[in-house]
Amino acid sequence: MRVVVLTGAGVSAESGVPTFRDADGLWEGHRVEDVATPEAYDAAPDVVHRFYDARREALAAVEPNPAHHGLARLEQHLGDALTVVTQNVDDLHERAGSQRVLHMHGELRSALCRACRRRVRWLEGLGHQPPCPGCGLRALRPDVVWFGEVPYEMDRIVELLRSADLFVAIGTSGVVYPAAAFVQLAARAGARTLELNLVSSGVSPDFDEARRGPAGELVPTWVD
Ligand code: BJW
Repeated sequence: MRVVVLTGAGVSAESGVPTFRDADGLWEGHRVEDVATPEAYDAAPDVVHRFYDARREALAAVEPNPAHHGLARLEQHLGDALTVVTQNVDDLHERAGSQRVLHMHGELRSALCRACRRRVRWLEGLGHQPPCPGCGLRALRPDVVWFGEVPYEMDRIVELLRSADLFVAIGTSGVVYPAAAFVQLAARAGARTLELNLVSSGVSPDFDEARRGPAGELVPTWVD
């Protein structure tokens, strides 16, 4: 049984990490589609660095919740047959013990050099523009995927979806592509599809089954 789990901000919500589009979402007062762009970074890099610095700091104060732990237990049962594809830039899956995690929208704990595209571990003070350890240019930015940029690991993800027996989407609003199209891709390839979310998402009708409730309750019930 090959399983692909797609996670979104709702998986980390019960850990205290704000989602993007719920009432108390991250970019309060702004549409995330307007500010999570390379153009917004070009216009005000210091503001964007401060925003990600604050999120990185907040991450140090939160812990994985039962949804993350449930998925880590599932990996212990399924091994290589399970892949978690996450849109989240936090490291809560890894801190719960998951090892097979693909961060398609990048990671808060990583920096990307705009000049040589090298990805390096984020070190304190990067907001102050130290040189890239690869090319020496002062061009390090947060290693996250903004609108208009191509998500990471797409070839591998598409291959996994094409051979999946089960696709499960957890805590994602289904409005951001390409992740929102994964359910259709998996279904066309013959996978059963299951959605776990507090409420209906943009793509709920595409799933074979939907369960409603907090991920911290739904995931352990599904897994155990
Ligand atoms: C709970 C819960 C609890 C709460 N328990 N559940 C027109 C049509 C189609 C596509 C496009 C278009 N125009 C432009 C595009 C493309 C664009 C796009 O999708 N735009 C749409 C907005 C229209 N996409 C892109 O540009 C992407 N790149 C791309 O397409 O490249 C082309 C290409 C692709 C593939 C191959 C080759 C080429 C890039 C998208 C980058 C998204 N980046 C962000 C920011 C990351 C950095 C950061 O963190 O700051 O990623 S935006 C933001 O949205 C973030 C998230 O990962 C992403 C998804 O959000 P998510 O996780 O779903 O969160 P929410 O808040 O939306 O939802 C939370 C959900 O949880 C809700 O459903 C709640 O109900 C639920 N929930 N508490 C269970 N306790």
